[in-house]
Amino acid sequence: MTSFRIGRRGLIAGSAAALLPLPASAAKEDWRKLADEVRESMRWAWQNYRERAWGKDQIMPVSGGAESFSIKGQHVGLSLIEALDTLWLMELDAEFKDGVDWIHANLSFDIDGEVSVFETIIRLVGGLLSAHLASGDKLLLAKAKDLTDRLMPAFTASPIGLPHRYVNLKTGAVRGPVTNPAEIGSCITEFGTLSRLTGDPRYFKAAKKAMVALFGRRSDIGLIPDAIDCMTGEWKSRRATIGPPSDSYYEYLWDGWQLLGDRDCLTMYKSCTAAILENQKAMLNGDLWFVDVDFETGKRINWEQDELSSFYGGLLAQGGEPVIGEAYTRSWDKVQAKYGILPEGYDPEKDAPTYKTNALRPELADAAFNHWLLDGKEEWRALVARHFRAMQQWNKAAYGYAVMADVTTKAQADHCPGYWWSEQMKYYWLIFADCRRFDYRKNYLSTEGNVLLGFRH
Ligand code: IFL
Repeated sequence: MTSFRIGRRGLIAGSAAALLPLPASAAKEDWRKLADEVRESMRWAWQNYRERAWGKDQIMPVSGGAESFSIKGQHVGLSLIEALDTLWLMELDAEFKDGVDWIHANLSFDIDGEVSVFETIIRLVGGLLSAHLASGDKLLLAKAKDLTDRLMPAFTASPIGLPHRYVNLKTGAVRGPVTNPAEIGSCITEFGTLSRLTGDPRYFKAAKKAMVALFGRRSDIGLIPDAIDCMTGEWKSRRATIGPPSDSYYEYLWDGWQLLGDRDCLTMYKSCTAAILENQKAMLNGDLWFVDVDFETGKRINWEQDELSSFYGGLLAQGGEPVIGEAYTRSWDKVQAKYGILPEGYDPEKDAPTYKTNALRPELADAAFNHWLLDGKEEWRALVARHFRAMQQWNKAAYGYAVMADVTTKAQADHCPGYWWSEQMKYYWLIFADCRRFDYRKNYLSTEGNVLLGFRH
């Protein structure tokens, strides 16, 4: 594997780290063996999905049942679509073909039902596009375009270009004008890719217009709160956060620059990041955190941290702040060490979980993967190995991998989110294996882990 890489979002980092001695534990690790274990876990989970929930949105890993995601009782093969590029990278080619065949035979978005615009873009549009880029299969691109066309009314219904949260796939009726930064601004890479592949600029333009409209409303200190009316542009909250429901807005500002070379995105990313570092970075007992603050005064609201925010260390490193980014990722690694597996929420001031559940989330592995792409340090592979082993120990159920009802008791719940197939399994594989089908120098993975640049054929 190369020791000089261009990271997920394109920053160049010399890998002097590759010359440093490995920590004792990392030096002993057999990464290829661990990669094989990841691939075998994916194959096993897929087999269970194939046998018990084929074409359904999500397998229920404890009971072996199935559940729909967006539209009650209606399935569009969500987990299958999310899994495809991971299967392809792992060279699980029979499984990949089986999934694509299912799409050819069954997938239709002509459904009279309402979906989340954001979730549909990052999971389904992104999943279909990455599978198309992996395989060249034209129907996958046609399905991505058909689905996006059904989502477009959410963008065009607003006079200022901010999308509604929900749209009916058949009628185009929209709902949910009060929305948030992540749901407004996490589509420029999927839509930019679709515009590039179809030659139709409408998708990219809609995505960018929404990002710019939100940015233009930031406060005098440069912060953006986490709720806004998409029809009027009126703020509906005062809380600025790097966590949900704002998180991937900041990620996609950087991504718009990295994948598409959009300079406005870079300018907006730099401006938002400077404001966040100035107003939200906080030290407590030697650990670095980002706190929620009032968007106009910068006054801290509380110390509560959301697990979803742990992606941010990797993003900061990619955007040129590796020292702060690494410190933040290490703060989260300590929480992982404390509970064995990350709780959904944690309060560093009280040193206690604020939510004891664990939604089988990928963010800490995502951050470490991005650090590693940039600097090649074994520290990050070791962190991801701990994340993977914790999942094997606590989340493995009879028919797949399950979320946890309580990280302190390690009780499981009967649910496996679609992103599990697209995200951590891919990060584990790419960081442990020397993947022949992935370009470690030049690549882009979306917020859902979908590869939109970097396949090697
Ligand atoms: O859908 C996933 C994606 O990473 C995201 N938000 C949350 C999910 C994973 O926790 O952007």
